Amino acid sequence: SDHPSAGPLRIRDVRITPVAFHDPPLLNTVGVHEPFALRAVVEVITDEGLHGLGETYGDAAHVARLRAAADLLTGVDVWHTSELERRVGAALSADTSTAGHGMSGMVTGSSTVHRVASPFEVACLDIRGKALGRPVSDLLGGAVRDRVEYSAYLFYKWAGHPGAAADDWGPALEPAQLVEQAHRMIDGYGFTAIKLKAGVLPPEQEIAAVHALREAFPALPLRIDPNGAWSVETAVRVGKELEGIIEYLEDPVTGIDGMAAVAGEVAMPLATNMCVVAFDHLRPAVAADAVQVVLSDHHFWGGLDRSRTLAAICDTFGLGLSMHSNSHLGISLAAMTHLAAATPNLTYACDTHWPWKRPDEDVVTPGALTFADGAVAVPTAPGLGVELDREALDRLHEHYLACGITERDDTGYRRRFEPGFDPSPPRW
Ligand code: GKR
Ligand code: MG
Repeated sequence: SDHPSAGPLRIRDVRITPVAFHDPPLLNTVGVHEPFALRAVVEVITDEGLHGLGETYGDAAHVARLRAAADLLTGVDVWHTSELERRVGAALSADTSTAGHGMSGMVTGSSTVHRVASPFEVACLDIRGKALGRPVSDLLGGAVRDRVEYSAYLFYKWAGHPGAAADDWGPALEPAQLVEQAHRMIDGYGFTAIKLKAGVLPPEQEIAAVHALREAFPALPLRIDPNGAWSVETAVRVGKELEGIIEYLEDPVTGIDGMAAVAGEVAMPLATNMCVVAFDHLRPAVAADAVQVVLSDHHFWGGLDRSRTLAAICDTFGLGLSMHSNSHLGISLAAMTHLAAATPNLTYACDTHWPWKRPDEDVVTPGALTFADGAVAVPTAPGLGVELDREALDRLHEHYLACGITERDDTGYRRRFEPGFDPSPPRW
């Protein structure tokens, strides 16, 4: 054809590389982060030699599914997302286990096909953008903002991993230490919103921490997320206590029914990345008015295009939209940034674990993604706008092979030091 990119761009080869990168001992309600976080890097290569990138969870069961799917993708045109999903579905048709979702037991109801298809879809979009010379945001309807705001994501944490020296963040178990953590993050990145991972200490202590943050940062929107650790009664009490102080209350309890019970009693919106994690959860959640803000996450909602469908549904039903994150590397940050830029109704600062990563540990070459005033400038280079650093990929793959972790297990890790630790909700 006369048109250079009019023909099909068929997948010739797919590479899946599990990697591991250092992670501090961040506490959550199911346990504590292990010394390494796992991810998998997906490379898709077309007949023409175009190269696309995706990033996803690195748990062994998930990596096995990625490999099974990859085997069936040869010959698929990178424009044909439906065919890509169909083949992923076919590869997984015999797979009924729910293991390996990379979220340490906190999110189990997401669609396996969507979770597995996501990084391939992102890589295909990267290729499509490169073929056309356009950024991925243009393939998603165009950026409606040229920078995407992220929030300072605070964690209670131990001083260091047991048996190792304190890391340079130090301990955070007291309100004053969280305030110090927030100052450091805000000084470094300029964040203009704050999220506290909660469900770690008794609620009174976490309420005190929110009050301390409010006092130290009077102008910044605050949110708190105990990952379903509370009973309905506790959640209502905390919600009343924090009225006018937090912009939303994230997953105070587990399940749509529990969330609906809390939503009926508290003034602020409830947000979730736990009870609405797949399309078939939307209808019951809307019917019960259980959640007012959905935290999208392209890693389990089936990729960037499907996340835009989610955004449209939220818009239709008057639900707010924010963005969830897990420990991640630069390919994911690029994908999150393009998606958020192209989603008009994403009006909250997105979550990111980015500051918890060592600055020199990534699989993309530095420079394409930088924070200023709490936001990442949307890359304008073709595709995702990030480049694979193959030497770094090899290094992080070596970490993966050496670290001995094949499955995220925050609970098991915590129990090594606290054998009686029981994460079953409600904890309070
Ligand atoms: O990294 O410990 C963590 C978080 O708790 C993460 O696993 C959650 O998925 O950030 C997440 C959330 O908002 O629930
Ligand atoms: Mg959450």
